[in-house]
Amino acid sequence: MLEEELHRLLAEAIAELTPISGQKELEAVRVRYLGRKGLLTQVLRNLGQAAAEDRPRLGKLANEVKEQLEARFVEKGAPLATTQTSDDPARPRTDLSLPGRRVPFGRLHPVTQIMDEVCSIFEMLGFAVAEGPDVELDFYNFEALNIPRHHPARDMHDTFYVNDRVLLRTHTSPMQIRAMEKQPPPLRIIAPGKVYRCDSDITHTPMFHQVEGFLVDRKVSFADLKGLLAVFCQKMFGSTTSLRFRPSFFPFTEPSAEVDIACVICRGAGCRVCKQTGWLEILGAGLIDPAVFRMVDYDPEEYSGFAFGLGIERIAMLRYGIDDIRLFYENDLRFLRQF
Ligand code: 2U9
Repeated sequence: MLEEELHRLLAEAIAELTPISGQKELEAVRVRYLGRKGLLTQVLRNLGQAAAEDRPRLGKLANEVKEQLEARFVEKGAPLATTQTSDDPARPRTDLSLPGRRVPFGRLHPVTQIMDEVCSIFEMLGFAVAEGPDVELDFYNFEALNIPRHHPARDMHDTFYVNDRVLLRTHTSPMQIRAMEKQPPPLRIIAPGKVYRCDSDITHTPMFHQVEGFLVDRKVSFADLKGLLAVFCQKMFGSTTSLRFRPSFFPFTEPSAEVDIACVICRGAGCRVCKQTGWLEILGAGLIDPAVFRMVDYDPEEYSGFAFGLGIERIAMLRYGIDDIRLFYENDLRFLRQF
């Protein structure tokens, strides 16, 4: 009698399990059969009334039925846990109306942006980009540029020396010497990169960026240099930008000039940024000194050339109205995110 009941209970439970498709429904059936007050418990309550000799066999059968049922529920439940349907309130829900999570984008450092802009203007004008080492020989940084040992111009450079012959380049000019050593004229090259000078205040950092450029060919004149720099300034600061050349001195150029543009803030009227002069100095330039040509075995009687150099941080400061150069290198994201 009890034996029959156990067999029937197992068969009925399996029949009820088979069509179930939701976890909630499955749990209800499990509780009804296997729960503390479930059907199996009720059948087992009658075990005590069975004949003593039948009890071990019936007890064993009851355990087998229980184990089989538990296994069936687990087997049925596993796939349902992954293929949940919407009728289960315990299921973690996806709110499809929520906006997507923002992917944080990085951006180029303002100095890199200005560097790229300057380089692309000169590339458009036919200049090729040269690269070279940051750690240089004294020869390429100074000697070949007409700045011999003990020349007073070395003082202006505040050089970081590695040893007697090796230093951190103080300008990108050594790249141009290396280019001239490698190839004969004509040459039209820009040399962008980091340079190092032992100096730090609101307008100087120990590392900053320069772009230098030079052109060597037959019959190159100061007028060619003026034309090129006018085009550059107008592309960089606007087509109505006026510029002026002031006489200056560099050991590697003769004649030399410093180039100013009309103040980008007050357009020449005079303000705090241009110190009431109406002008902002933005680069230095000149015709390459014949002594430099002789160092690389170019004939100064046959060839002439011009060179120019500008500091990228200074251009970025003027472009964005920044008055302390050190802000570029403090890595404060609130500052950097503005560009
Ligand atoms: C060779 C010959 C000549 C490069 C030049 C300057 C003038 C100049 C400054 C601008 C701001 C340095 O960063 S700064 O402080 N540079 O004024 N640079 S002419 O002349 C050269 C370069 C290479 C072979």
